[in-house]
Amino acid sequence: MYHRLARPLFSSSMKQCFSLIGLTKSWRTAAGWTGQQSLAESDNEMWQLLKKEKDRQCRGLELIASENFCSKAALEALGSCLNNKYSEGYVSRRYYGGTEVIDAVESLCQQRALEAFRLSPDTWGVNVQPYSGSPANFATYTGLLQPHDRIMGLDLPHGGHLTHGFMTDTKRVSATSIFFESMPYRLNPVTELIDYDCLAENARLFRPRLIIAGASAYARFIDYARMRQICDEAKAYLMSDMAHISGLVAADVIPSPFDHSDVVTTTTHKTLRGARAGLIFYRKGVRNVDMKTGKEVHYDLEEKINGAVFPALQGGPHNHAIAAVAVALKQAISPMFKEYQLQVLKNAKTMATALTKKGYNIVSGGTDNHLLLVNLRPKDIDGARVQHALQYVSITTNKNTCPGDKSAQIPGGIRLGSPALTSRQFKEKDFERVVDFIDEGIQIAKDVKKKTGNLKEFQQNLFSDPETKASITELKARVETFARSFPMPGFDDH
Ligand code: DSN
Repeated sequence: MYHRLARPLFSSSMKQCFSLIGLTKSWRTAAGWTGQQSLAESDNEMWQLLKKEKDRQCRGLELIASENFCSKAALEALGSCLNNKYSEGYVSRRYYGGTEVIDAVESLCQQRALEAFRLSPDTWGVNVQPYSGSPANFATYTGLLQPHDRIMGLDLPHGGHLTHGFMTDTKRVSATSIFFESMPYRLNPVTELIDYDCLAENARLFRPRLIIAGASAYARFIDYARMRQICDEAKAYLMSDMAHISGLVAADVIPSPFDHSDVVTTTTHKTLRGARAGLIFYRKGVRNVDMKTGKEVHYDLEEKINGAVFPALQGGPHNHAIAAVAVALKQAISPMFKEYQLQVLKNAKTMATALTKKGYNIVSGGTDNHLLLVNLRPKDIDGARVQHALQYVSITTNKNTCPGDKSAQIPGGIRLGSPALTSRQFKEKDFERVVDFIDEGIQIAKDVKKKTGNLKEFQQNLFSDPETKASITELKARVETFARSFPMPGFDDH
């Protein structure tokens, strides 16, 4: 747009005139042509918003299990000139010129992704171009399945993810249930663990082409060997979505999905602590040996996955994000990262234990990973009210369905995760303080619930009732003083 308007206005003869009268520089600066102004100089309104968000992150207790604080190094790569380059295609098969650096960036990211998960390039490949986790999952289905092929994933209200085929009685909510036929599996209502027996039985009847192992709100290890067995019986692919736990897998502190899966997808910004993007790992080499002929059958996933990402679903790769992921993967290979992930596990367990001591009900009785799900129904309160009340005292959580919940708007629980605050160097004793603060916030929510009717009235009371406001202000001040005392990764000023 700029060029079309500017060219006729800025012909070479006019340029000479401007130069003669000393206007070229000021004209260019006035038009923002050099692009050298900082954000603060160029767009103060946006700069103030960024500073405000940074302040919110620093003064608050960030407990959303899928969030983390990315390093300054990775954020620098994300905000770099790599943003400017188109490079549709793959290394040595690009549709644009000038991609020699991009080729190196993408190859480095692939190499580090395999190294981070201890994978041999002979048996695994990785596509680093997905824009995030949902596109990575959809690309996997697109590559491996035909429209209306059958998939089975953990039901969303039982801890699964939208992209694992979520639908309700009346609506096919996720595109993964619009374009593919979905049948969920669920938790055992007594143990609150994945009901593998029921999954096996239903898989025998439903005959899925692909089963998904992975979750958004499941605090226990997944039995990948059992999932593999079920897939083998159904002749289905096993796709593991390790988005939540990929940092823990990279650090080798929890069981890895790679031993049993055909495809593994992940986001890169949760426990992995990178920039926001997605990865798809796919098997290469021998898949099995044909019993009749004795011949080796090879995987053919590389072409299918790569073709699904580009050109089937995506356009130009986000090269700045790929570079930032590569930076984070380098960090994930370091011994420091293992220490971080061990601390993530300790901190999540500390939260579960401290909450249990205070009489809270933890779904499945505890946690093996970075998150826990607190069922608030026995405390006569729900996740929506608690999320709102905690937000007012600068504690960020998300409401979450617990097994048996009917409403996603007012579900019974909240999900808590330790990765973000562990990146701010919180240790076990700090998480005990965090639980004390959460408990105080929940008490405020319970008091307000007694005084109000529906959720709207509850929310209004939080910022209008003088007694509630006083309790919130007092608790918020203590939370913020505590939170601010911890370091914050990333840029200092935004
Ligand atoms: N939104 C992510 C989560 O919170 O689990 C998943 O996409």
